[in-house]
Amino acid sequence: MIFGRSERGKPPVEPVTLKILVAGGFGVGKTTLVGAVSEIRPLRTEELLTEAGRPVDDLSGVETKNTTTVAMDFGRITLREDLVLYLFGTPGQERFWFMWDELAEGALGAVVLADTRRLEDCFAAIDYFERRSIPFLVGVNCFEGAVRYPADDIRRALDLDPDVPLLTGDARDRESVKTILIGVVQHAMAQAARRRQAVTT
Ligand SMILES: Nc1nc2c(ncn2[C@@H]2O[C@H](COP(=O)(O)OP(=O)(O)OP(=O)(O)O)[C@@H](O)[C@H]2O)c(=O)[nH]1
Ligand SMILES: [Mg+2]
Repeated sequence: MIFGRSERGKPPVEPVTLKILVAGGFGVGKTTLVGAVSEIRPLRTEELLTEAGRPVDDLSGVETKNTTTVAMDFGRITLREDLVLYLFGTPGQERFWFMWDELAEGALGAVVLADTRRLEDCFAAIDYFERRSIPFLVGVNCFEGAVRYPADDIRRALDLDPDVPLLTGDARDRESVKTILIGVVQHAMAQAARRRQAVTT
């Protein structure tokens, strides 16, 4: 017997799907973050780092890293029954940045992951989203052994606008990543509401 809507009680919920980008410099933990929260097996486009790439690929701090993303990471997480995020991790190396425009198409917002040992690596990602007015927040991925700096010092070093949230977390930890992703959605929604208000007043 086929049950209609009314027999089953609650009507099925069509979830809202949102696209979120995960950006930041080389080796900051973007692929790790997508893998930590994705409820589907994440699509990865990892290639082995080669000897030839050594002069350009700065591995300081992530010496055990032996692959790099060449196109993107893709994952999905259901935040609520009616809210699903599609996560797109960008490639970190400059030579693959030509992919970013396509990946950014239709994105609600972005996480810029940062490693306090190499903060300058995320400047390009911050510039990218600022220039295109894509709402973003900065997620500081705390690697063991990295010095913990006060949030205000990091904000100053990154020259962040006061309304850009800065959250600290661990890209390997599901709950921590979820908090960061919820932060992006809230920030993007708040920004959209402010813009709407600016248009109507
Ligand atoms: N200790 C520690 N290691 C991490 C953390 N996040 C990632 N790693 C490690 O750091 C390395 C880099 O992680 P990836 O997730 O590949 O970084 P990525 O940003 O995707 O790198 P690209 O795509 O090459 O730019 C890997 O060896 C991870 O195991 C973290 O929070 N703490
Ligand atoms: Mg990667």
